[in-house]
Amino acid sequence: MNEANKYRSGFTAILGRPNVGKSTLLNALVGEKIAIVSDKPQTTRRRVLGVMSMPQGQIVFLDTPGLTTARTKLGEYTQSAAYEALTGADAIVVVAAAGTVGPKDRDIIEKFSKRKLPKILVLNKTDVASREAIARDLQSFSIPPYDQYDAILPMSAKTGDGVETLRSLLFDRMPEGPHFFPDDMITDQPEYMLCAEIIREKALTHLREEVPHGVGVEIQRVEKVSVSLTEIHANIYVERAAHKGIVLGKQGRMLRSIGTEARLDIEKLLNTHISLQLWVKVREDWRNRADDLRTLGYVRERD
Ligand SMILES: Nc1nc2c(ncn2[C@@H]2O[C@H](COP(=O)(O)OP(=O)(O)OP(=O)(O)O)[C@@H](O)[C@H]2O)c(=O)[nH]1
Ligand SMILES: [Mg+2]
Repeated sequence: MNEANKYRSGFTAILGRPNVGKSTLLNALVGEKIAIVSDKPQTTRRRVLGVMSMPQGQIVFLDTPGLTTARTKLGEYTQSAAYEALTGADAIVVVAAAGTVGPKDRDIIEKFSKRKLPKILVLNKTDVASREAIARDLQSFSIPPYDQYDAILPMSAKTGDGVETLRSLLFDRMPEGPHFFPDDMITDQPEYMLCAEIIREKALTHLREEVPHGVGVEIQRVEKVSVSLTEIHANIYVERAAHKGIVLGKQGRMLRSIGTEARLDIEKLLNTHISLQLWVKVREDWRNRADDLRTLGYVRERD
């Protein structure tokens, strides 16, 4: 085999502040929705693996929780999950939102600029940034201490503009390597976890202020009632008694909206009719309680 025909593969971590569009980018790169997305910061709570397979090779992407200061035990878990994705990474993609790059983004961009591995700086959300703002960002990141990136790529994960360029920039930087995953595998998340995440996404979309941050979803039971119907029972945890009423809404309307939207997505995912039974439960301050974090699956792999 000559150099050009070698099978290339490697891991690429996607990092950046909350809400810059990392999960949207992961979904765009692998071409399927495997990571939930919302307009609330700190949507992603664990690393989400997504595989892009081609005949010539494979890139395994690791989407990560937005980098921020941990304020709860859950926060400590999410931040360590983000940094752990760097272990063994063959390349990194650092994401910021074009035109709204703040000091905390700059710190992250500078910090990763020093890493000795292939790295791309993505200026995302160009569909909502002015040309002038994008030009200013490009200028400011092409000088020290930010200028160690292999490329700075303005793009839009939402419209798909620039996604192909990013794929090929990364693929060119992957080492020769093995077939890590079967070609038809796009994520390592089990179905129950995807279902829990879909329910959490709908809750995040509908809820406001501090309520969404205190929502956790546990799938209790999945039962195949017939060939065409599966019943799923899930608990939605909230961290304060006052939040339970908010999640239920007037005459249960909020919970019904969350449930209907989640059911439609889960039906598409599992390709069957779903009966979704949601229960709202209060677990005081669960984001600081080790046993609750374990119940909801927020545990380090080595713990
Ligand atoms: N206009 C525009 N919006 C985008 C783009 N990419 C993502 N968004 C929106 O930005 C918000 C955050 O997107 P996410 O993908 O959840 O961001 P994230 O970086 O994964 O956030 P965390 O998981 O909280 O760290 C959502 O409302 C997305 O629809 C983009 O290219 N253009
Ligand atoms: Mg995310």
